Order: sequence, then C-alpha cells, then structure tokens
Amino acid sequence: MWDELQPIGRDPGTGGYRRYAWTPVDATLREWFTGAAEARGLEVVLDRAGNQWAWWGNPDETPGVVLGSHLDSVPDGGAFDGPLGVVSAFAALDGLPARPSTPIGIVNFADEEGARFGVACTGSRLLTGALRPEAALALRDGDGTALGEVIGVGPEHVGRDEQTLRRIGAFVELHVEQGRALVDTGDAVGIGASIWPHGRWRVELPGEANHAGTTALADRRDPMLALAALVQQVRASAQRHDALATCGKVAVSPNAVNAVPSSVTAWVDARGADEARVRAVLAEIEAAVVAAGGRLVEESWTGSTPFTPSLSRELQAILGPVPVLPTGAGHDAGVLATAGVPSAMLFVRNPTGVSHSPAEHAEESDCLAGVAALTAVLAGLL
Ligand code: HGY
Ligand code: MN
Ligand code: MN
Repeated sequence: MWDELQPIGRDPGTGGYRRYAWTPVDATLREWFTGAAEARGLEVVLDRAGNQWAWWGNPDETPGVVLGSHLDSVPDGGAFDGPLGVVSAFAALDGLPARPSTPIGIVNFADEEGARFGVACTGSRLLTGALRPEAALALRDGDGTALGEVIGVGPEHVGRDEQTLRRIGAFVELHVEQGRALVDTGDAVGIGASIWPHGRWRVELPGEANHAGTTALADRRDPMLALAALVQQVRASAQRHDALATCGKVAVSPNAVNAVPSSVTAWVDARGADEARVRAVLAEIEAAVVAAGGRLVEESWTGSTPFTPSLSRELQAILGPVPVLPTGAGHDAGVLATAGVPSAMLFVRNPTGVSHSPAEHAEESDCLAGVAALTAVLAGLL
C-alpha cells in the first residue's frame, strides 16, 4: 500500500507532496482509498462533508470502531503526515485474526491541511458542524475558485452529518509524530494527550502602488516595511510568551520586481500550551498591525483539545506503559473529540521530528510497531 501511494502527488523537484483537496491528485488518492477498501470487502460511502468512509458491517445497527486519518498534504509536505494513519488502518484490519461482528470503519478525512482553501480540518469540521456550510462553500483558493464549486457533494447536501456521527463508536487516529518526544523517550509509539490551542489569522497591509525607479523614498507607502515589522513582531511576541507563531505564507500584490506593492497579505499561525499565551501573542501582533494601518482577521481558532480521557485510558490499558504526549499539531481526531465523539490518537516516532517538509520520515520498523499497536487497539476495542 505504501509503495502504491508514494508517487501520487509527489513533486519531482522538491520530493515533497502537493496533495490539495478536490484536485485531480486528490481524486487519484480517493480512487486508491476505494480500491484498498473494496479489496478488503469494505463498502465506501461519502458523508455530507466529502469525507470517505469504508465500512465493514452495519454501523447503523451498532456504532463501529473507526481508524483512519487524511491523505491531503501541505505544499511540499512529507509522505507520512496523514497517509501513515490511513495505510496503518488498513494494515490493522488485515492484522485481525478474523472479521468481527462489531462494525469497523476506516476514514479518509477531506482537506485536513486546509492548504488550498485555508481552513484546516474542513472535512471533519463540516461533518461535526464546527464549520458552517455556507462559510465553507464560500472559501476560495488562490485562483478564486470556491470550495462550493468543487466539493464532491451537492451544496444542498453539505453540512453536519448526524447519521455518520452516530456510526462512530470510537475513533483512533494514528499519526506520525510531528516533534521529537518519542526520540527522547526511546519509544516507537505514544498516545496523544491533547492538542494545544492554535489558530490562523490573516493580516492585510495596505500600500500604494508606484514605480520602483521613479518614486522618491519619502513619497512611498510601501507595505513591505510593515511586513518586515510584522515578521519580527510575530517572532518577538512568541518568544516573550513562550509560544509558537509563524508567518509562513505571504501574498504581495502585484508582486513585481519593479513596482512598489499596492498591498501585502500575510498569514499568522500561532499556538501555545494554553489559550492565554496565544491570545497574548495575538494581542501584541494586532496592536502592531493596526498601528501600521493594517487589519488582522481571525480565520480559524481551535481551543485546547483533550482527547477523550476514558478512551485514552483504554489505549493505555491495551498498550501498557507508553508515553502520553501533548501535541501542537491539529488533527481531525481533535475536531471529533471536541464534538463529543470518543477520540484518541497514537503517534509513531519521527527520528528528526521534522514535518510539513519533504524531509519528514519514520523508520519502517517504527511504522510496523505503529501497525502492531493499532491492531492491538482495534482488537481491544471491538
Ligand atoms: O496545522 C496543523 O497543525 C495540521 O497539520 N493541520
Ligand atoms: Mn499536517
Ligand atoms: Mn496530519
């Protein structure tokens, strides 16, 4: 399965993946998912958010144990973030001594990274109602295409999906660790404790378009100066509050070598161990943005998200003494836990901790340890 997925959406230049929601690459990934499911006798259905669900048994009769993750990536992302959880889910099913009477589901969540339309976990947020359909369908990508034009579900059918939610007895997402905690403890597998509060903000910095070669410096309103100050402010505020904040995406208009820009749009991703420090970071950034004549708009916010304690305790009982880790990375399992669906996570050691990069890696032996753990968890929850 792993070898089948490797070439899909991989950029030969960077070696990273460009697997964006609702694109031809996404369609190929969805075909792969359907093939892997049907080869195992699972029935594949779409929910009201475009998420793919592969079912063994009848989850409308008895809620099932669900495994899975996502297949989309950030631009030039790594091979493991998402796909490791989906492949491991199919491998865990294969590892059961026999098919159980309890239903089993495997899910491929749509658009977890929000790389194209800007909102992370779009599929799971729509499914749970955390994201309103009209807001989601109006999201536009860099070319101005609206999500509503491309999502594989008719607009009148998009939104919270009660039937699908009722089908989930418990959800366990296996994911490559995006950090080095397991390297430091020497474990191949860990259990997720919680997801840090985190959010995304759009910063709009106005300027005045003009000629680079004829406009005196004193006559310029150059938004690049405000951008430079913003990037420094983001780092300084994160440092001051022991938080994480990143300016990873910038759009300059008109983005010409010989033109003073008319405007700059920048996005800030901020996270931290508690909400107060993240809000403190944003307050400082917003004050600086407003002072520079700009505007800051919150695009998404996720509060501190503990995974379901009783389910995490069951995983610990099954797996024995494995580390329990908080994470600064958002996941669909966090969205489901927030919606009251029993959800937990398993992490697989990442030797460098690097993620959202072509350099993301996990050793095969650790991936197999993850499959063994997920198989034990699946068998134990049935
Ligand atoms: O951004 C995140 O934390 C996740 O990878 N979507
Ligand atoms: Mn990711
Ligand atoms: Mn992920």
